[in-house]
Amino acid sequence: MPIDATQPYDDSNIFAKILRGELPCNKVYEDEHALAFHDINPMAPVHILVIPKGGYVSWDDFSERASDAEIAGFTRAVGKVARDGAMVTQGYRLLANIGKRAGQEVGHLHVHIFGGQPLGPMLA
Ligand code: D5M
Repeated sequence: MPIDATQPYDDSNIFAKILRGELPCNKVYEDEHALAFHDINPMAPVHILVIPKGGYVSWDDFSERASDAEIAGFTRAVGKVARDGAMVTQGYRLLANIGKRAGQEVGHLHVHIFGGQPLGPMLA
């Protein structure tokens, strides 16, 4: 059931539980501002989620409330995961589903990184 991304952040979501260590994840990378882990339901040979450590629902929420250090740290973490995953030469895709119409299922901002195969045209 997609979430309403205009609602305030609710820390009962799955990714908040992962951040608190209450649920496991298959971790790829972690630093002060970001955590990256393999998607539980991969849609490509490489399908990694990168999340900011702070509680933000959407990109608009993040860009408004996060500090410059958080925004820079999260952005750099996405780039580092792509580089470390050797996706840079072959190409990769970043995607963030925000809100109901985009089908956002988890109310904690996350960027999907897809790679490892030709990815075809953008969304239908
Ligand atoms: O995508 C939410 C994504 O989160 C979806 O691709 C499945 C993934 N997911 C859900 N629960 C987990 C856990 N526990 N570990 C790893 N990945 C998970 P959205 O953009 O919100 O539609």
